[in-house]
Amino acid sequence: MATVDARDLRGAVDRAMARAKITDIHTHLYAPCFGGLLSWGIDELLTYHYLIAEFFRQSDLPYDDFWKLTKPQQANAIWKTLFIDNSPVSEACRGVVTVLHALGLDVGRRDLASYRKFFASQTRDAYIGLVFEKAGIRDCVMTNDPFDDVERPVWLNGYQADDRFKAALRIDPVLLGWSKSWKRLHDWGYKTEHRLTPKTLREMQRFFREWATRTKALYVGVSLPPTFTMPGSDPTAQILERALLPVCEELNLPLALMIGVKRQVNPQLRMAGDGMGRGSVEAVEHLCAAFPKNKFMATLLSRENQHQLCVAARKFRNLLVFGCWWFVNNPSIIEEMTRERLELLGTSMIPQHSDARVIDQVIYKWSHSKRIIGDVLASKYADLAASGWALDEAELQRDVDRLLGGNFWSFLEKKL
Ligand code: RAT
Ligand code: ZN
Repeated sequence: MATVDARDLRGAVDRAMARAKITDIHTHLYAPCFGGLLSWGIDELLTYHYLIAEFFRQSDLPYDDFWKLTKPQQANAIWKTLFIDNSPVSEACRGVVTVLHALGLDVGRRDLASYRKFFASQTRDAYIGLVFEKAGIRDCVMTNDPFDDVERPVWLNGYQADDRFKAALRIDPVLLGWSKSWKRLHDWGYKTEHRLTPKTLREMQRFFREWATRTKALYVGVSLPPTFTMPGSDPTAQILERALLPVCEELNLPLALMIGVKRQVNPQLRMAGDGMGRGSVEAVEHLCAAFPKNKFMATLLSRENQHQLCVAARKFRNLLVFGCWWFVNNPSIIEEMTRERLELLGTSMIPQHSDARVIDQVIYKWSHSKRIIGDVLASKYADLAASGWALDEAELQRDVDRLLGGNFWSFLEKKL
């Protein structure tokens, strides 16, 4: 037994984290076979929708004028406004600086042209390897949407598996927009109609089953508004209960509930225009209790929901809490949430995912989060040490490995 030196807990946690192979369980990244869907490079980093929202706070440029610009022109405007005319202290801006610095670029020079030159000299496939290595991630989970007209044909013809990119089946249009999506399923050969007849529900199930199998999805995911409630007689609740959950159970697939997004609070901002609200943890509790043979993962967008969600997870072993999602993916809140989760759930949770849309972002999302998770974990071990608990190195590595990937994989294996 190699006891961890109580005076060097923080260093020991860092070393364990550096050895861990991270699985990033929710991203918007794509395997190379999806071509242009996989975004990378400085112009994509600068035009990330988190930064577009911040740009409009500091610039008077009319919305339409911005949207008329080409992507490099948009990137120029954002660079000037958020990095030159103001200091990039927000988390999303700081992320760009972290990425450039980690790639060995001189951020002191504030020289966008030279950063562009660096990215132009990279080949995409080698760059993916470099980025994964720098972020310390082994693999990531994509967000795969059969309703996406660019993505769907790749799955039907031309998909090439890449072990670093796993699939998750995203089904928002079915759960949240059935009045339109039933027609699309119909066009694709499913005998659906608008009314939720037994035949329609069966055909919907065939759709879920076929796509989960085709994509080898690790889980099914949906992002839901703050008003999402269960049980209910609305189409979302009915489809969930009567079509989706039976298929998830049959295939032993968790359903990942991402709750709290208010779509298009400001449509002028386009993709950057979504807001948030407090969701109903009672809905999650209802699902876990009423469907004990189903597995649920949950992440909520509102800080105010986090404590209640942890308590719900204490009550249901078919619930796995994950990540600090989108508007709570900020250092101060990550710290609070990680502490709260460790205190209420021990290591039986997934502290973070990146939600990266541009592959380079995994570098900053993980380095920023690992530092915070490391601080919190080390302080918990220090509390234990103060009570006489000598920690073994292998135990520390086990804990870190579980938090950064293992818990996800064992939840997938779990049979209820
Ligand atoms: O974090 C984001 O980039 C959001 O735009 C959403 O994609 C969110 O994460 C989601 O998956 O719905
Ligand atoms: Zn996302």
